[in-house]
Amino acid sequence: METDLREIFECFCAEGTFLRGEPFGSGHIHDTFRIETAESDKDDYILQCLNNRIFKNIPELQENIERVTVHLRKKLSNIPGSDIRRECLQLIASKEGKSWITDKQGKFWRMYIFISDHRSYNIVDTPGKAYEGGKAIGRFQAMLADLPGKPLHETIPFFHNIEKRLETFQKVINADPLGRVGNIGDEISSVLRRADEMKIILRLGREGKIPLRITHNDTKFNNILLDRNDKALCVIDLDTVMPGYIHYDFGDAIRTAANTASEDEKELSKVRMDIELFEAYAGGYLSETCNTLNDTEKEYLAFAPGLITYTIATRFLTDYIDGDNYFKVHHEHHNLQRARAQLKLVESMEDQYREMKEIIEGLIKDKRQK
Ligand code: ADP
Ligand code: GN1
Ligand code: MG
Repeated sequence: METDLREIFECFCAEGTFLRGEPFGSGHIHDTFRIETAESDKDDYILQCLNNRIFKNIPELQENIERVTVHLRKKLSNIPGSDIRRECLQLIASKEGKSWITDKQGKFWRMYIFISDHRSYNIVDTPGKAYEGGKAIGRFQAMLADLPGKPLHETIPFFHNIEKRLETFQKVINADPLGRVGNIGDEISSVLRRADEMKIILRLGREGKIPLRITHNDTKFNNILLDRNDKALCVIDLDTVMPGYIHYDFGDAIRTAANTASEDEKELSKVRMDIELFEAYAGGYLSETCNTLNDTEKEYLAFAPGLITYTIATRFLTDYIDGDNYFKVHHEHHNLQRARAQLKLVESMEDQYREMKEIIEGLIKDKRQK
């Protein structure tokens, strides 16, 4: 059944009149539309049909986002010169006073103000942009450190837990519902032979050496909007904001900000981690967080990009074997292509691990001297 976007839009208390709605962005999870309004002095909107196969409890998900955005707005209102409507996501209430609606087919929808005049990048081509991304995530974590009230809901349990991800990987290999396992032996062994070393962050957490903080957990670079001058503007996609280790945010941002190619690049020789982009992102991130991170957190920052890139490679490969039930795909072997590109990126990170460590140590030393 064709969705009538105008009808959905009119369930929310928006200003302005519906003019048109078009699919927007390149997210892998929800169905996202930009709604243009007829009046030039009124905001446009982002309307999203939420993926409730992945996010099983939409009221809890929305409650998290309401709390996080209220808190961020309060923080921004204390910073002179901040542009609150563009520096923080703004949910639009439904006419029933909730932050989401369900349509006739039982689908869940929510609406945000469209953040005007932003830049969004799937590939980052200058250290300046990477630095700004690092600053945005560092600031985001710092602003949420004193979120009042009960802990946030865990919207996807064990989201970055590599032990659980590897158990699921093994289960789908055993089930092999589409008979795909036979053709991907190299990729599977590439995952399995690294399994042990990847559990270190979880071990450090269990030993109490690194704390759970409020983290974003999906810091892909296109979830960080920049302004027209490529300065940090707004961190979006708040669905997975919940307790986590800072390594997850740092790692996922490097996975995307410092990759010289697309996440799903077919030509593997184009895929590598650019060390200059790494340094720039790390510099931006540490400019906001260096004083709050503990020594163990800092010591393992250079390890994080390899871990998260490996985790996401494992998730793409799991989804491929399972028959593409999780990530949106645009062709038959898309998840395999993504997994291969991510595994290539893991290798490049491994090759440059020593340099990454030295860079982080240097940045921390510089900050101490200032
Ligand atoms: P997904 O979880 O599917 O990635 P996102 O919430 O990240 O969904 O939204 C998908 C895309 O829509 C983003 O990458 C961004 O390009 C765009 N987008 C989302 N929210 C806004 C907003 N408030 N203003 C402008 N663009 C937005
Ligand atoms: C998804 O929602 P989006 O497209 O920003 C995924 C991330 C993956 C990413 C890989 C909730 O992010 O975990 O890293 O794809 N989000 C969820 O591109 O699973
Ligand atoms: Mg997104």
